[in-house]
Amino acid sequence: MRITGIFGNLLCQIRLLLFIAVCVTIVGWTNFYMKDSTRYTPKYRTPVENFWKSPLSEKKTEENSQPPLVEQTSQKEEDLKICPILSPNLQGVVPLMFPPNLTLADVEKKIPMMRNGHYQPETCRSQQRVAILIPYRNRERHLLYLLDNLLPFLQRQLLDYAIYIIHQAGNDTFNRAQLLNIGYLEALKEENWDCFIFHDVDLVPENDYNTYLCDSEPKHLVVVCNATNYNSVYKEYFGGVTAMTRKQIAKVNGYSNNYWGWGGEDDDLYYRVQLGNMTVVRPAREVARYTMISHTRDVGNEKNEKRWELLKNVSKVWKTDGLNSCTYELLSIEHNPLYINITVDIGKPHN
Ligand code: UDH
Ligand code: MN
Repeated sequence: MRITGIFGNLLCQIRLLLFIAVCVTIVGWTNFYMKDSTRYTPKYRTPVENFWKSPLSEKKTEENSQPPLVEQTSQKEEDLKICPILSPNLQGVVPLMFPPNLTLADVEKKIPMMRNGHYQPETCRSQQRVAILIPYRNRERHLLYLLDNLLPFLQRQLLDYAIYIIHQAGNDTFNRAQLLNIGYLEALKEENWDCFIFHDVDLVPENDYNTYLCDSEPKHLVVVCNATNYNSVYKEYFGGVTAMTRKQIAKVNGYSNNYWGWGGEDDDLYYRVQLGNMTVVRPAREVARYTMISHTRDVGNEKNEKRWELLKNVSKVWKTDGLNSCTYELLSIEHNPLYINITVDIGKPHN
């Protein structure tokens, strides 16, 4: 009896010990997993986010070896949810404003949330980081009107964007395409942009459902325009405003640098897109509508009579004439609140 009693007691104690050990283990593991899961739960990713974020972020080292000058994503920003592709703030057609006495100070007052030409939504992380590149010379009022209408439009779309004005110094013949190449090269020295929008200074979008995001193929955003009574121009038209990813642009070696004066460079890019085995996509014409601020042909941007000859040779030269042969003298880079002004000397046509 006594022996059984002693053993019974011991057995009880062992059971108690085992019970305590099991409890401690359970509490320990629960604690570990709870902490772990709050720290590492993968964020929910939409299919689009998977499409954009993974392939593009993998390309960071592949395409752009230079370290960004501006800090990339902060920890806080990383924690934000991805913005929806269609922002809840969209309003559709918003009447455009062209007030005759508008000044840059007025636009700055209206858009106080931009710093150094850059904007990031506060409440979410943008689908893509978008650099808007505007070839520019001597179009001050057009620029003011574009900023006044486009910046609120981009903010309603919840975009992380910057505005780059690429300003051709001097009075020699204008070269829109080379300025856009320079914009691409210089913008990538600052930040690792996912998407580039090549944007004429005088084209103002009318409907904010025309999203300034890149697609899986190069995207043409000006489907119809007041200048042509909202009729399509021609099937291959790829000018005015276009959106291409960093990779799509690199694949076609950017624009040709050889189009001096008006015309042809956009058709050349269209051919390059085809040579790169890509196709052009367009949003619905009801949405991709623009108002071109009316203007005459600029002095120094006369019709380029060589464009037809150049267009015959795209397939022969596209790999050697473009981003990889773009030379220029960088005169200044100014970070204004609403835009980054890059002034360059690109010289003049060789012959
Ligand atoms: N650009 C300038 N300064 C110039 C020339 C061109 O900034 O001196 C830029 C600007 O961004 C402009 C873009 O290049 O929007 C394209 O030039 P454009 O606007 O002259 O081209 P578009 O196709 O030309 O609009 C039409 C000119 C003929 C107008 C005739 C009026 N009926
Ligand atoms: Mn124009």
